[in-house]
Amino acid sequence: MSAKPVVLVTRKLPAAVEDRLRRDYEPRLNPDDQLYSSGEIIELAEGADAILPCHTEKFTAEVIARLPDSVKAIANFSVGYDHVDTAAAKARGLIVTNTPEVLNDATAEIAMLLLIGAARRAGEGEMLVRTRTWKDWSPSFMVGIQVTGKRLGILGMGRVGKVVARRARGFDMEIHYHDVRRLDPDQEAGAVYHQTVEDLLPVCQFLSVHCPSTPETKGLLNAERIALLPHGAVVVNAARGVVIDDEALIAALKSGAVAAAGLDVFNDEPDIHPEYRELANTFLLPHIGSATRETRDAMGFRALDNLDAIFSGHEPRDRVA
Ligand code: 8YV
Repeated sequence: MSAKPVVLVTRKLPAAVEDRLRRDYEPRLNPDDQLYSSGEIIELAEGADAILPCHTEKFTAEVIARLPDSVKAIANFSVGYDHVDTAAAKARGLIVTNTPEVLNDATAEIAMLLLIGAARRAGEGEMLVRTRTWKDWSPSFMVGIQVTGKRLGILGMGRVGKVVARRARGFDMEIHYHDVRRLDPDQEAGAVYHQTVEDLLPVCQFLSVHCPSTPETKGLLNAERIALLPHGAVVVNAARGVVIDDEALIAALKSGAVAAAGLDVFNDEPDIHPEYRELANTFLLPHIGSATRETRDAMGFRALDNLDAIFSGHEPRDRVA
């Protein structure tokens, strides 16, 4: 019997995923869940056939160039792969995979939590209760924005965006969207397509960002585009921080042009723009879109399915490079 492929696993994964890794591979696990530097990853990958990383590890062109020759694949434990320079990986003949679909529901749940939490001032309210500064009640106390029946714009109607649309319909929201491609009419389920971002924004009483991080989407929500939103809109982001220009959103939150923002993802996590923390009209979460037991197991299994395909000489289902 040939030796099992060696897999460097950069973070501590769910027990069931690590069990399967031990059964089918020779894994180099990280039981203390240390955050490895690029230099450590390069060293630890010596002699490994593949790496199974999270979005917390950056595979820049420079890191990829320094990976040991033994490494043939990067099987990400994430749907986003903006942390991997796919052009550099391709040039080097490295196979790169991601874990789509399995986190749609969990991420859509978080988007809905952000949407409602921002609109109904959940962060502020919780702070009052926790800090014993809740003293009174009055008809004008903690009045927020009603969600039911409002117009929701979805920027990026991909796998997660579609689930968010379904969930939001449960709140009688009217769905509008922009994506590079229009959906088939049967998939639209009545959602209104806008050919450009600029067409979408003026109708969005709520805007939820669901596009990936690409050179085209970096800073997409800048001051100019934020100014196209109706006054008092609510902005939600459970996709990637880079899509939003922080200075522009913070200025709009301060002026009231944007009434509230619900954010699970940020530029430079976890060292986010400090002003988000100071604002009362933000509802902030620490990148937990996919953080449910079911989803984290499914992400690990999907990454392993991809590795299984690669090491049995088949095309992995989720190849991105
Ligand atoms: C994960 C994510 O927590 O999968 C993604 O792209 O953003 C998150 O849901 C993380 O990336 C795991 O590596």
